[in-house]
Amino acid sequence: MTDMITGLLERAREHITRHSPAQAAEAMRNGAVLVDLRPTEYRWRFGEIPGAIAVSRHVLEWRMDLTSPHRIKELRAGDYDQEIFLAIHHWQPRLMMMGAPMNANDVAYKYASFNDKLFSAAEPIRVRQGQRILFRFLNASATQNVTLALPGHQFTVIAMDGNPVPQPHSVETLTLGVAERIDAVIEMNSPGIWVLGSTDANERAMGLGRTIEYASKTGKPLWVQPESITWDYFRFCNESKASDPDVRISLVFAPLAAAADGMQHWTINGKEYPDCPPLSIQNGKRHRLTFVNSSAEMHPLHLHRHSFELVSLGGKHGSGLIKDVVNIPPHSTMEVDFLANNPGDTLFHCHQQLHMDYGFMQLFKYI
Ligand SMILES: [Cu+2]
Repeated sequence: MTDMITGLLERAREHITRHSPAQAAEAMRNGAVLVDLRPTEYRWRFGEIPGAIAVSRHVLEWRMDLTSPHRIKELRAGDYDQEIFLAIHHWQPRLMMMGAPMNANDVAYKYASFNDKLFSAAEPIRVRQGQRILFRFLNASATQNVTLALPGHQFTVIAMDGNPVPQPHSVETLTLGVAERIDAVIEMNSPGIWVLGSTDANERAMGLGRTIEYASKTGKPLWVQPESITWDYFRFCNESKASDPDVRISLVFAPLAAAADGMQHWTINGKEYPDCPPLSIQNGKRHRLTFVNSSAEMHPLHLHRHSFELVSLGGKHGSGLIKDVVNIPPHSTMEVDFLANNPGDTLFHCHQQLHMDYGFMQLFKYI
């Protein structure tokens, strides 16, 4: 019969990865903290480990607790075990004539990938139970919105477009318009072999997925379609309203009928770039841009040289979410505020390449 402590240790050790001395040294070079629990006498007799922090066993819990005032200074809240950068891109575009209501060419792709690898060609992302992994996603597609999920797991969104979000929040799916960035931590607490990928089955088949492989698990990567793929910026905002702006500017976005070349053209306030006069912004003033999307498409809206604060969408209000690209839903009104604190010509445009190439741009000039 196994004694109680042996059983306890066996269960605990299932979740522990034992590093060789060489692996431990490599992990330390990558920022890991090595804690030496050996009694002083042992350290003296057998030698100190360069770079390790000696912590006495009887104060270990207080020295290791991230929330404790007695924690060792090398530990920081929000630490993660791995950092993984994934850029989304679509490849081999072609123009395709779309039916009503667009009746114009749109772009379609043959492949979609994370970084430079299709799902079928990429090495799995290897994880261990209990790890916290920071994923940094960038939608580097020229034209496509993307929604991502990792079945069995949640994304805790901590930053957007490089700015910490005021209210980190856990969600089942992430949606990124063209050029948007999201940093999210995933707690690896659902052992198995999973697909991190697009919620669109066609896009996954085109290659937009990556295997997440827990240590000691085998089998085919599993995908489970999420029940809902709604996306709401206001989950990450403060509830309080933003303060009133000094200056208000309205921008109405509308398509024109497809031109003879089969391409859809776009207007801002009835004018197509470059046949539109620049709009003025006032140095030092807080400006509120009111976007009115009178089209059936989403538009990832981008203002050069400034960041802005999301203020409202539809009937919702909030504050504190700082971005530089924001994806406006079809037939909706959105407001963002920015401080004009970087004098110089400033271009505003939709980041969907076909829209920006066909009129969806506006120049702002400081006065
Ligand atoms: Cu657009």
